[in-house]
Amino acid sequence: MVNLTIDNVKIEVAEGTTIMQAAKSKGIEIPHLCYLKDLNEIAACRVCVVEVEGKGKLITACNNVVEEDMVIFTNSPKVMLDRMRTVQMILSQHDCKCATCVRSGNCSLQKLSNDLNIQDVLYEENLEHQAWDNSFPLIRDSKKCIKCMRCIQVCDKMQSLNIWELEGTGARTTVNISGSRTIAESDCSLCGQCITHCPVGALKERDDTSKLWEAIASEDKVVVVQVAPAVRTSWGEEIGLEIKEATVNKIFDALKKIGVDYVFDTAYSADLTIMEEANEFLDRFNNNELDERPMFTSCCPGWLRFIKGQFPHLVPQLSTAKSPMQMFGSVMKTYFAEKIGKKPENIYSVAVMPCLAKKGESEMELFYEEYAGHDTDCVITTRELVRMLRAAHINSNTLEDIEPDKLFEKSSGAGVIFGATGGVMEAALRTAYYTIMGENCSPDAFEVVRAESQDTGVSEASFNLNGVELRVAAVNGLGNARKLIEEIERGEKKYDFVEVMACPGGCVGGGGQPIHDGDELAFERGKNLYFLDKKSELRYSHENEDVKSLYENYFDKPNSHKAHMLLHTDHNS
Ligand code: HC0
Ligand code: SF4
Repeated sequence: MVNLTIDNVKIEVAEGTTIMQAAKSKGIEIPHLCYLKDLNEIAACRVCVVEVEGKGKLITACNNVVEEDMVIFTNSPKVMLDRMRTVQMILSQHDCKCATCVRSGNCSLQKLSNDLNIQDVLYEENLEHQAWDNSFPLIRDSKKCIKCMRCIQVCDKMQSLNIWELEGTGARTTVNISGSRTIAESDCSLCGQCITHCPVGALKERDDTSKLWEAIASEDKVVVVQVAPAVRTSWGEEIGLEIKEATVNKIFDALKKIGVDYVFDTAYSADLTIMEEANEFLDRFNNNELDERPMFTSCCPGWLRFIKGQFPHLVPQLSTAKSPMQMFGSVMKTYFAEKIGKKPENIYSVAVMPCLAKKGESEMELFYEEYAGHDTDCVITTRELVRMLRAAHINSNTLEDIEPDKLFEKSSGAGVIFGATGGVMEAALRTAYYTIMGENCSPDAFEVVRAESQDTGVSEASFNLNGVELRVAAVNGLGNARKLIEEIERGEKKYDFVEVMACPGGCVGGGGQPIHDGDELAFERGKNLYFLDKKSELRYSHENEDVKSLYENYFDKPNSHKAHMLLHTDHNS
């Protein structure tokens, strides 16, 4: 152990601890911009400087480790002056238009400048604007970039994709797409992790809220909105509602209050997906298609972009089931339109998602049906939803819990846990068990595939069902997925069914979720979904009466010809 003093507080920490972490252990937060634990400890911003007694110059706290008997000051006059000058320099190279920035109020640079009482930008440089394709779901504003390098590191270390790189030297150093490509030409998975780890407004999603406002205003459009499982775990964070208060039913009320016609829960179509995917899996499993093992889940569009770009030969091993979002969209434009007496083209199908890749998924050719447009016409993220509610000055305290609209009112706890890593696998196993054994398992029989923290990013298990061994894995984060696939390809790991989610913790950690600089809330949010599942009366997708009646009235049975036409895809796009 090492003994030292920080701001007159005696501290004992393990050898090798950084000054930043040592201070944090006693509640002393050293200001920083670029630092991200284990991902970015490179002192690029130099905001975290501290004074060490006996040393002439200031040193950075994020990448220097403690030494025995060090006496450190994190807020001496010398430190404060240096920090203020550093932030002034950063502001001189930043487009300080806070009033029109999506990160205003949630920007680490803005907060730091305010905290340091900086009231003027002293030196204003001419900022170079890099061209960007603003139709792409991920938007970068080079004038806001502070070169903290977090995007580079997150994309490289967490997602193994290396989309960003540093370009130029000295004052002209900037971040750009690696390999002189445009963002659309790159292999970006659209996971959005670079956005949720950006401390400022340099990275953001394409804003699609005006498209939705237009549809709401249009007399011909019936606006039908579905809300993804993970959104209920996080939307309250931005509007000051406690997690227990911030229900999906209040989101439904808020949507109706802004003029939406019908509201539904994507957890309903997650149940529908399970019916299709669990049956498809059992077919593949029973037909002993050994070459095609494992079957991979197909609902996470970040993962789909990744597998198509990085391991295209594995695409045939994806489940052919469309994602719950796309299934719901296609049911809305067919069965639902018919039921309410509208033409498919008059249905405007919207999804509120924790995800940017869902914007890309909704636009893929593959989901285009001649008569009805795309399955999903518009995807907005959790952050965009909150912006819309703010714009319409919806008071969260006046919202009430209302039920989703008729025809798709019910959803199971199995559908709700889709939003957390392992959830799709667990939901599928509950139904696969029923199909094989003819009776229900305990609803928590497969809980070992849940993950409570990032750890290895992989949960694996094997189950014996009626003498048949079933080997499964659930992985979250694309870097972890790449590792697992390489192990499978080398023959070191063998599975029958693998769930992949691109983001840490699954959709709850999605790139469209509220941002808390430096804090990963995904696993806390995931616990909320498991809590909702536990208290749900309905915990098996195959017991969802509204799914059953959709089969009785429209699709006949899982994997029927009609189901194949509307609910499946060959991923050839
Ligand atoms: Fe997800 Fe989904 S669980 S991908 O994370 O499968 O985005 O929440 O809506 O479609 O249900 C996201 C979340 C969804 C879909 C569902 C799946
Ligand atoms: Fe990398 Fe994901 Fe950002 Fe794309 S969205 S650049 S894959 S971190």
